[in-house]
Amino acid sequence: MKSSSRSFSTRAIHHGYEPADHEGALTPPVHLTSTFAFETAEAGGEMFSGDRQGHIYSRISNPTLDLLERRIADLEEAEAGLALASGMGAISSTLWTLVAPGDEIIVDKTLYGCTFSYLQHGLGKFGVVITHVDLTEPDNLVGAISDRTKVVYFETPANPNMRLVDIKRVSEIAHTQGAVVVVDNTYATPYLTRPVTLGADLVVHSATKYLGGHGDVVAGLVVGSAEMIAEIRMFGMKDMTGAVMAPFNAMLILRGIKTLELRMDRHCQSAMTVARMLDENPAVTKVCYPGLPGFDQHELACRQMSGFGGMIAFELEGGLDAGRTLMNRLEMIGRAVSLGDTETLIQHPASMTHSTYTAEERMVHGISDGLVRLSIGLEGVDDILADLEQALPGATNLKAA
Ligand code: 7XF
Repeated sequence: MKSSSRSFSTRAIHHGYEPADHEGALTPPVHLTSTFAFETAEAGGEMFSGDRQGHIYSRISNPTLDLLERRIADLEEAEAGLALASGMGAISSTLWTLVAPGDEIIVDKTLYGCTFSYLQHGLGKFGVVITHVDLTEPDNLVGAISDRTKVVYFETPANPNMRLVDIKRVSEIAHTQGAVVVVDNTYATPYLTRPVTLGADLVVHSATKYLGGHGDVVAGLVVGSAEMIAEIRMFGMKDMTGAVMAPFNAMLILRGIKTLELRMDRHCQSAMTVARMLDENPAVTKVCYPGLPGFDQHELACRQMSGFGGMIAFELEGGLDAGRTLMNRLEMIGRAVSLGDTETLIQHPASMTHSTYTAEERMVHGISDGLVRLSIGLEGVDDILADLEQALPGATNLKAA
């Protein structure tokens, strides 16, 4: 769907809302209601049968969620959107809708820990075949895909090791077999990458992250064609997971999205500065940041992303122990999982977000024990640099001394 010619921020602030339709309220009202009164018994019946439009019950739709759904669809340049209780609610409601026992889902090697677990231990238990393919090399998909492949699923950049997948090329290959391409766009956000415009069919988000932006809400979103979104709403969400977003949380995500462009610009700028500092530090053996010219997939990042994002993964000389020491020496940066918040956060994937993988699986899937993940926040970049520098090996740490 062609988006309007207005800029990203203008649409993020205004799309789909007219104060005049809501008693002049500048900020959209929050419809705190679980159910909706029918004018007549017949009208209610017609809504259930689909012959009449309207809200029935807030596990199916709600006006506050409806505004958020139209807004995220517009920003992603998709036809329709759906708001869910969490990123995992979005992912599970989507995949429950798309597959049946015997079907195959091809996924990239690296996935967020709970997505990996949902696929491997969840869907796998119900007879869905999960095949991991290194999608950083799209041609690998040519040999792996077959007519039983119903879905190709990946994150780009991937959590936690920042692998990128060429959305356009992978979508072309997937579509030769009629597979549905689902992209987790949590790290990039629609401000930096719009997968639907590159050929993806569905885009899922943990809106808990950059879209909410303030670490105060857990939420999820899906966008895609009106037909697929209607199926996910009426089956995956309504009947399978019940993972509906609360209206109050929709208000928080709508508020967060208004400043997405501003925040992402700052996240990207500060992350680039921090990545350069880490890259030059002799105690750091590896920095994964798509904006660094030395990053393996820098060329793809330049082609596919309009900025390089706020996430960095790195390894220290001394591996896990050195990483833990660094984390414990930090004074401002928070030791916490999650990402995309105003606060800079640091965590250790192997023992935290990706502990759903066994040690062996982590090795196969490219998540090393020494990897440390940083979500660069919106504090003054000099303060972020100073905190890291005083905590890095070799620095004189007065507190620790
Ligand atoms: O259900 P959630 O809103 O927490 O979202 C799940 C999810 C889905 N996709 C990606 C790429 C994610 O990073 C997440 C959540 N990740 C957090 C993290 O990596 O810190 C969760 C903390 S354990």
